[in-house]
Amino acid sequence: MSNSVIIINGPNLNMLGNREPEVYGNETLEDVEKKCLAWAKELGLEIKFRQSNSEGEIVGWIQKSSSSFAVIIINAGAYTHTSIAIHDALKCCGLPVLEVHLSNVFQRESFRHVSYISNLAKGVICGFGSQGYEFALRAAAKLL
Ligand code: DHK
Repeated sequence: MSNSVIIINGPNLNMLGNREPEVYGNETLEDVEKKCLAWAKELGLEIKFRQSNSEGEIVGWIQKSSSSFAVIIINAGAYTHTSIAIHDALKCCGLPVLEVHLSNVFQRESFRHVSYISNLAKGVICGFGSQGYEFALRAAAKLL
């Protein structure tokens, strides 16, 4: 548990590979998961890699996370910009939170410049594609 990290992906990230490849790249979410498993192995971390299109399911995973994980890495997709429920769950869970986005949200529409997660997060990584997950896992390993 002390080396366990949950990686939570939000809505539409299951569409990676097909979805706006000029923004999100050509890799599928399964490709990203495989890379995360390899990075985690190298860093001596255990990971659970999750995706949901449902805000409630994500809130449920966050609520249960403190009993099994030491760090949360989250790309909440569009819920980043809208979800007070995810914000509240992250605030309550007491674990360090690392926020990741594949794209550089600050180069995009202004509604993506607002995050309900950043003010709770230990750090925010955006604009590096799937490598952002590597940076977050390296940050998690340092924290543990
Ligand atoms: C993913 C999404 O689905 C968007 O809604 C966010 C984020 C950005 C990403 O870059 O990974 O605005």
